[in-house]
Amino acid sequence: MSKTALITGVTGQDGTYLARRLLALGYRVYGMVRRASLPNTARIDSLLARAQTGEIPFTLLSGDMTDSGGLHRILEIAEPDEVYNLAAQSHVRVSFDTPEYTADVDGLGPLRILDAIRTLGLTEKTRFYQASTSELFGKVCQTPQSETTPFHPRSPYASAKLFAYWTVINYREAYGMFASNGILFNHESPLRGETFITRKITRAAAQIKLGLIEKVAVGNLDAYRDWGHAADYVEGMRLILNAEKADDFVLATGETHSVRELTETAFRLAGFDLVWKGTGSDEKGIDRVGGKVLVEIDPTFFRPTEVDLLCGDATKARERLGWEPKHSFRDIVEEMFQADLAALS
Ligand code: NAP
Ligand code: F7E
Repeated sequence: MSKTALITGVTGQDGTYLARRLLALGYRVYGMVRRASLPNTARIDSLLARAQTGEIPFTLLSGDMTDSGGLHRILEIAEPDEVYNLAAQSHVRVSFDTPEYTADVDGLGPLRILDAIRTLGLTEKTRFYQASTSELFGKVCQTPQSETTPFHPRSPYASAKLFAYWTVINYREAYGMFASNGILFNHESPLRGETFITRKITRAAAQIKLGLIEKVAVGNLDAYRDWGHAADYVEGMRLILNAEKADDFVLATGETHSVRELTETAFRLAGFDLVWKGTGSDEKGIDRVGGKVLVEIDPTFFRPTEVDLLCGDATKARERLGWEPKHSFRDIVEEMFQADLAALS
């Protein structure tokens, strides 16, 4: 008997990689989508085309993380073996502008799903995965960060995710639900949203190379992140839900790189050797050969409170799940840059 999965956030980066992976493994997949004035299914359109011919069992259901009744209805229709809760207002900077909405979607949303599972009597049948995040560590007190590192959220996004993290654990302890947190460090791909820093930089490097724009404006160049590949991380999600018992796992590469290094790497792929001149908001990345300013600072991209350094320790996932990331930092940046270059050419 094939398993049934429900993916919230199926139109996002991770939702798309996960849907592909589960369908390839023979799952029946339901994806929740929210109403938009223009189609928001670009990432999954090829899956939808295959579903239309009956090639794959993939069905979309309308719903929103802020709407308990709709979530209840979706769970009643899908009766899933596994729920992957990936839907979120996922942009940290934006969460400072929309704190209440972010708390509603990212904090209360998972609670609504967990409680619908419980009240529908699906507690024994349905396993629940929560997209928790390395942003929980925030102002880190130790490096690398693991499952035992204390949390210190630094944004409305992280505070909302902290509420969801503990809600998952509470439903596990109170009702015996199979509910697990994946504490995932940043993961990227050519499907990454264009306003996250990796995609913003690889896209800008491609645009500058093609003469479509002259320069790009960014925020804090000296933040460090542990960047992995989304394909590796969705496989980790599946392993977490198929483990012997519900538990919480860090997924990370164990390497950290700065935004500055990311920028230099992407621009090198585009044929530019960046040199940095100036300090603070006046700092500029200049092409060593042509002398043109290609990167500048725009303070509007700074965050009121920043997460300076993230670097994860995924020993527990490696030992208990056999999970190992396959992509290197350099390969990820190259894959993203080449995809942007091809799409823009
Ligand atoms: P993403 O590309 O921004 O996708 C977010 C998804 O959530 C989209 O499908 C979006 O729908 C949907 N969504 C947003 N608000 C919703 C609402 N009110 N109701 C229903 N759906 C809603 O994010 P991602 O990078 O794939 O990340 C997936 C999850 O992992 C998120 O929960 C994120 O917070 C978490 N996470 C991500 C990372 C990372 O590095 N990528 C790391 C740790 C944790 P639309 O397409 O209509 O906007
Ligand atoms: O920022 C700095 C910024 O927006 C990374 C989400 O998937 O991962 C993601 O959150 C760093 C930060 O990702 C710009 O200040 C500099 O230090 O790509 P980002 P994020 O905030 O780490 C975590 C794990 C999640 O859970 C989230 O959902 O880059 N930075 N200049 C900039 N960031 C952006 N976006 N734009 C800039 O111009």
